[in-house]
Amino acid sequence: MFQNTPVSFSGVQPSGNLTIGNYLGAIKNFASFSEQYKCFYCVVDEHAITVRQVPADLRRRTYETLALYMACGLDPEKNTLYVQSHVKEHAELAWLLNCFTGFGELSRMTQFKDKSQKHADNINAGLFTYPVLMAADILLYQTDVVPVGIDQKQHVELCRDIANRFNAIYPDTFTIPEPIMAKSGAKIMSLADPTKKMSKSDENTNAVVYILDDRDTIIRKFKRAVTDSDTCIRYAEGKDGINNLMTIYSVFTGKTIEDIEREFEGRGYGDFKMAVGEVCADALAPVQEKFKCFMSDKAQLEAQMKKGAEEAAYVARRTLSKVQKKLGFVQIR
Ligand code: ATP
Ligand code: LTN
Repeated sequence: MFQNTPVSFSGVQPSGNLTIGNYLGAIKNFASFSEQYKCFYCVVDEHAITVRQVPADLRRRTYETLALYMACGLDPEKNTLYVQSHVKEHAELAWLLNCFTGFGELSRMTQFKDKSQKHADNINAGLFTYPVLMAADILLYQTDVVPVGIDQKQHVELCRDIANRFNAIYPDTFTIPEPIMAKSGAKIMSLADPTKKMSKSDENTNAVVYILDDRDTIIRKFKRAVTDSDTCIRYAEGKDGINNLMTIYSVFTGKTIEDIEREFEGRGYGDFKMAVGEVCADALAPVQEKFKCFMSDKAQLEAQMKKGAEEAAYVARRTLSKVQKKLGFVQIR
């Protein structure tokens, strides 16, 4: 669709304050695709309402997520940045794809199982069909690569299955996308329970470092991070807490695990935790600075949203109309 330029697509939910998991596992990597790919990065507000949201918070976070995209280096001139609900084709294609997705397939999704446990009082149909809307997001843009954290790999694989199934009946409809995960940082763990993914909706705020946390808070959270009773800084099975801190240090500094083991030889956990806190705070400071600047001009953010939605809708409309024709819907335009 873009004269042989491959397409990158990803999305982040405005469902909470973004964490260093979202940053290291996803957003930080988005910018690296801008040169070689046509990039679409979406704020997926329709996905966010699969869990109850306070409207004023959802609205504010939608602006914030767009501002964070830009603060993390996504230039709106080189990337299409937009909000999912501004492009109606997402919800419309999702309905069509629902008719090509099995109940059994959706039942096997681990995110659905986890979220149904966490929100037992609100296991709604949207939570169940969440991956179908995500497939629509991706397939509308004839996407080649989807940069995501490991937790989303299963959803991208389901998207591939749906696309292959559709293409088998109606040939040459969709490009089959590939999930791309960071070599390191694709699964940042909770600081309070390092066997669990760090998640923006975690109730324990000490378990999570937010991109917008101030320096003192970041350092305090790392100091309190759960580790083990060993004393040396080494990456090993069963040392989930230390392994997680080493991964975070490694992604922020670019140093290898071996470099880090050497650097901290003979030093204790206290020193190491302090160092992780400092590199994290140093790396986030410029992002926070830019974020403040983008957030101070709402009109400019809205203009960006509008421009992004127009660019996205142009492509989305073409794919949706192709799908409708293939299905046998009458076209009256
Ligand atoms: P929620 O807690 O509301 O489910 P989340 O923190 O999992 O949200 P999403 O908006 O669902 O965040 O995810 C945005 C992107 O960040 C996805 O690509 C996801 O894989 C990635 N991501 C989320 N958490 C982590 C993590 N702990 N480590 C690495 N990547 C992550
Ligand atoms: N489900 C994703 C967010 C998301 C997404 C997408 C990611 C919605 N649509 C399309 C990649 C591509 C999540 O992170 N929870």
